Amino acid sequence: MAIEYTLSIIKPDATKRNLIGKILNRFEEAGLRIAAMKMVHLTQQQAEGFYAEHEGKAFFADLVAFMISAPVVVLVLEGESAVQNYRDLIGATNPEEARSGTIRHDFALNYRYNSVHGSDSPESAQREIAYFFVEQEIFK
Ligand code: RTP
Ligand code: MG
Repeated sequence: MAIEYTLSIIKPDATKRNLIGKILNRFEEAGLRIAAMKMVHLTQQQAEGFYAEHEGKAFFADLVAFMISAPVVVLVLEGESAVQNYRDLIGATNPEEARSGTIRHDFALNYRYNSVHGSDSPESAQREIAYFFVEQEIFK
C-alpha cells in the first residue's frame, strides 16, 4: 500500500459547535498524520472555485453560502491509502446513512451541515491540496 495525501475540511457547522479538537482526534486515532493545517474564513469566490464540480446544481448556492458562514479548518492528511481510508472514516454524505462510529454519523447535523469534507479520489486530492497549500506548507 502506498502513502497518500488527502484534503480535509472541518466545515462551519463543526467549527461553530466547538468540535475542532474532537474531529482532529478522530483523524489521529485513525492513523492519519496531519501534514498541513490552517484556519480560513473562505470567500465566496474561494468556496465556488473549490466546489466548481457542483456548479449549476440546485444545491450549489446553498452549499457555498454554508461554506462561507464561519471559519473552516483545512488540512492535508497523510497515511496509507489516505484518500479512501479518510472517506471511510468520515462516512456517507448523508449522516442518516453514515455507519455508526463514522465522523458524520457522530457529529453531522444533516446532508448539508455534514461537518467534514474529504477528497473523493487521488486526482481530486492533488487538485484540492494545491488549491489551499503551497509545497513549503506541507510537512512530509
Ligand atoms: P464533500 O465534497 O463536502 O466532502 O461531500 P461529498 O463528497 O460526500 O458529497 P458531494 O457529492 O461532493 O457534495 C458536496 C456537498 O454538497 C452538499 N450536497 N447537497 N442534493 C443535495 O442537496 C446535495 N448534494 C450534495 C453536501 O453537503 C455535500 O457534502
Ligand atoms: Mg465531494
